[in-house]
Amino acid sequence: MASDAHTWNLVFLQLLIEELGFEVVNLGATVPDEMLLAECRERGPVLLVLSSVNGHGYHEGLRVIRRLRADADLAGLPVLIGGKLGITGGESAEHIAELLDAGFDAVFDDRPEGIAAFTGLLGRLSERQAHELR
Ligand code: B12
Repeated sequence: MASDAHTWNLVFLQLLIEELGFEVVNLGATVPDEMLLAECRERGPVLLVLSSVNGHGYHEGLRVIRRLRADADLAGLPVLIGGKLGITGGESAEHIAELLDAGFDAVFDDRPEGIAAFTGLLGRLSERQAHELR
C-alpha cells in the first residue's frame, strides 16, 4: 500500500504463497496506486494480495479497491487484503463489511485463524486452476 513501509509482512506472504504453488511478484512496500494498477494491467495476475500493517489499511484499502473496481481491465480481478488494518490490530466488523462491500473478495484481519483461512482459500483457488488447465 502507498503509505506502508513495513516489508517483513510482504516477505512472509511471498514465501507462504510460493509454498502454496503460486508464482509471486512482490511489488514491495510503499507502492503508489498508479503503479499498482499499471502492474496489474500489464501482468494480468490470477490474484492480487494486499497487506497493510501500519494502521492505514482500512482507509487505503477502500481507496485502492474502489480504483481497481472502477477500472474496466481490473474490475473482475480477485483481490484479498489482510494484516493489521486498523490502529489496534484487528478491525471492526463494520469496517470489514465496508471493505467487502467496496469490492474485496476477502478480508483477513489480524486474528490467529486469519492465516489458516487465507491458506485454505488459496488452496481452493490453486485446485480450481489445476482443474481448469486439465
Ligand atoms: C519492524 C517494524 C517497523 C519498521 C519496519 C521495517 C521494515 N523494513 O519492515 C519501521 C521502524 C520502519 C516501522 C515503522 C512504523 N511502524 Co512499525 N512495526 C514494526 C514491528 C516491530 C514488527 C513488524 C514486523 O516486521 N513483523 C513481522 C512480520 C512477518 O509480521 P507482521 O507484519 O506482523 O504481519 C503478520 C500479520 O499481520 C499477517 N499479515 C500481514 N499482512 C497480511 C496479509 C494477508 C492477506 C494475511 C492473510 C495476513 C497478513 O501475517 C504476518 C505474519 O503473521 C511491529 C510491531 C510488532 N511487534 O509486530 C510494528 C508496527 C507494525 N508498527 C506500527 C506503527 C504504528 C508504525 C509507524 C506508523 C510508527 C510511526 N509513528 O512512525 C511507522 C509506519 C511507517 C510507514 N510509513 O508505514 C504499529 C502498527 C499499529 C497497528 N496497525 O495497529 C505496530 C504494530 C507497532 C505497535 N504495536 O504499535 N515499523
